[in-house]
Amino acid sequence: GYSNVAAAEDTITPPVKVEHTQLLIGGKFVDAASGKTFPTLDPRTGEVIAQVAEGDVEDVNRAVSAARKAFDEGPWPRMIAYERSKILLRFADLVDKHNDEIAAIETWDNGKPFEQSSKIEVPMLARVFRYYAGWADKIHGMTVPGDGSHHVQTLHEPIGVAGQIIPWNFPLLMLSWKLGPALACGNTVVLKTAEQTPLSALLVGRLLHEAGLPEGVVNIVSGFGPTAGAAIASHMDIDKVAFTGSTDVGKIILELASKSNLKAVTLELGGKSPFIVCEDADVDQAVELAHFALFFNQATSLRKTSGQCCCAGSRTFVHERVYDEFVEKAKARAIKRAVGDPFKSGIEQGPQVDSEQFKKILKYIKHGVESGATLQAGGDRFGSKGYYIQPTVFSDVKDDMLIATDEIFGPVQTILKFKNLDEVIARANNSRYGLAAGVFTHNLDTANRLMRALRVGSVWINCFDVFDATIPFGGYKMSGIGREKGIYSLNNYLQVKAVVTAIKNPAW
Ligand code: TXE
Repeated sequence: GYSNVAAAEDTITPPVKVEHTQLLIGGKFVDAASGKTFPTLDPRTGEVIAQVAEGDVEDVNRAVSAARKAFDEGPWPRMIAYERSKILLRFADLVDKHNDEIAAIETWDNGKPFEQSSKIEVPMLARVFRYYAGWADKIHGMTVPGDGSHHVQTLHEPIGVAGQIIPWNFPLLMLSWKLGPALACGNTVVLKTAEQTPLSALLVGRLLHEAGLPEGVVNIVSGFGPTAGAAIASHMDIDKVAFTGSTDVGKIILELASKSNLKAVTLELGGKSPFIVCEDADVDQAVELAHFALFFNQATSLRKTSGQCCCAGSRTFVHERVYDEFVEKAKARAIKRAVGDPFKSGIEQGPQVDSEQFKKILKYIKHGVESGATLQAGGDRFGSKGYYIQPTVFSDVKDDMLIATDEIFGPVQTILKFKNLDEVIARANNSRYGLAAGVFTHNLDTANRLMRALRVGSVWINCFDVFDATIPFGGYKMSGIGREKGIYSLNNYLQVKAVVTAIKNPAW
């Protein structure tokens, strides 16, 4: 059983002060037009960390005006690209300098282990900005043959004002995947953070300005989805919207964009990603990787979070030959998982982000038990305060059970049995989602077959959740539209202008 319940009971004082709680508009921290605030909560206890300015339609309007002015009149899109690049690089240096402060804010607001925030996520924030800083002066148009009597070229121009709406599971990474390419290409931005985790972005916003970002280029509005978020998606003066979050809200964004000004839309939505353990698998290694794939969200040696990952390997398909051994070992691994205060070292899993997610996960666990899956480990809250959940493992899961079809977004592993490759390909693809998949095998033919057959945006073979800045990420089917990271996301933030010039004497 879970012996270290006490770990969740004593709450460590975070080693940081909250400095910024206002909206960041036109380079200044300001109150909401309404004067309203909302509390952001500590998921370890449910207590208030700080009151944060609550942005609404009026604030989005102000932010869009600032971004519009910075785009239409400001230096940013006109700046020599190398100068833009240098500002982004200076920002990355400031992120390094403030690494632990940013990480502590992130952990406090979100609940993820400090070791993960400080050693993986904040360094990745800097890494993504350095990657896109490198692109700023490498965006080229083309010369095009045309009909011979014209000189034809394409200009790759920034798209304008980008609206960006991000979730709470990786506040800093989602911010970097969106701001990085948008800024490198010379756009200006209105970013709305998730209502659960508004704090880290405001600190980042200050650092962007310290690095020399002109005012109005990045505006940050804290607030709720149906108010501030919807105002962004339906704004007539925003040229593009990028969203990460639930599939249901993704549909709303697309609808609001179409009903307003047909702004370009990219979406990164939910998933129910298969993790396929083939019959040749070394079971111990497969168990460790499958555990990581579901319960964690970062590659590298530090693998610590709580299943709140859109690409979590949340359908663990195991070949019948190794199934029983796999289930026993997966159960043992889950029970060993260190749950507790995310500021403590050695903790693998902190609390879920808020009471809504906490309740949603417990409801799915109850569903799992009622639908006849076998509860191997966990199944309940962990400790008596905050939003901690026991690492939970179900075996004997059937494809049509809700725990196998819906995104649970929590530390709940569901293990399904399969007999052969044809069958597992059909079952893995039988999902409205298509975000990612994991494959565990040393058989080259099996790996080659699965990588092509799986209808998903990322296939990780003998690894999982590898998120380097260079690797594109996004979904097939209802997991989204478009790709982020890598060279691919530049296209989200560029317009192509064809310029045709008559040639007086084509014969030269
Ligand atoms: O997501 P929402 P929630 C999934 C996951 C989770 C579920 C619900 O399954 O349990 O979604 O989480 C803003 N117009 N993912 O409620 O509501 C909102 O303020 C405009 C998967 O947190 O989609 C926030 O900034 N914006 C996911 C953002 O959308 C709106 C990450 C995400 O919130 C809006 C998070 C509206 N009408 C949750 N309503 C992933 N793909 O990684 C909300 N928002």
